[in-house]
Amino acid sequence: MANKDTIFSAPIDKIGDFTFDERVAEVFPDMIQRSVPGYSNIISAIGMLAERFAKPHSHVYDLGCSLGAATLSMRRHIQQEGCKIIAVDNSAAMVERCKLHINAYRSDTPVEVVEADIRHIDIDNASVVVLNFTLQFLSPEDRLVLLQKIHDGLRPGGILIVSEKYVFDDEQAHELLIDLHHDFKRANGYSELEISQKRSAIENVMRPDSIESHRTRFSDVGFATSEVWFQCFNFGSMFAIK
Ligand code: GEK
Repeated sequence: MANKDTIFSAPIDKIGDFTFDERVAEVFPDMIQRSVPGYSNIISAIGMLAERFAKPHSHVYDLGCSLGAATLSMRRHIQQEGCKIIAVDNSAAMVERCKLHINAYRSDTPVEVVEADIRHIDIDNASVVVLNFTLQFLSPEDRLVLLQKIHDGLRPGGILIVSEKYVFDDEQAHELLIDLHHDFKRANGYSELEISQKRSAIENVMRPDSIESHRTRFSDVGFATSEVWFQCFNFGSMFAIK
């Protein structure tokens, strides 16, 4: 059974910025499952998309891999010969645990788990790139630079999958979707205190974009096609194809 996330359950005097440290890595599967609507569906579908788009003798990237959920899903689905999955995260606590998860099973598709900042790695010969709830943690300038690097490192016809929390221009829609997300967290056992303390901690480190600004940025860096393929409340996932 996964360890339960109780990080924000007791009152905290001064709420610092949220970091992906040892304590978070320890409870991460429970935290993300109870906090992100549609997370399991997205993880399964990333495997299906990778099955379609992975090309023989190419690289598949999972950027901001945390404990490797998307990597494991892709590894289960990829049939193509000579593919290598490169899973990257800059949290030592996440990478350490990710390696244990990956090495628990053997597979024909090799996985390299790298502790690095995704802003500083090379992307080359890629057929699939996944940013599953990671792009939102970078500054707006870094988001653009990273997307350009990914576009340039993808083969023609390659796919980028980007899952994010979104903001909405229409204030009423925006507030309603946030309220529904908080209802979802309450239904999953989070208290009012946990919801509000987590909100304060995450606000400084995560600045979501609108679906429209994602679309514009995909097109600005050169992607031919982009579309939303999943949405639940203010969370969702898009693909962009080169
Ligand atoms: C999943 N994709 O379960 N370089 C490398 N890693 C980073 C950086 C960076 N600059 N910034 C943040 N991270 C996963 C879930 S979690 C989403 C992704 C969430 C890493 C960070 O250490 C964390 O592990 C991950 O991005 C974001 O499918 O917790 O909301």
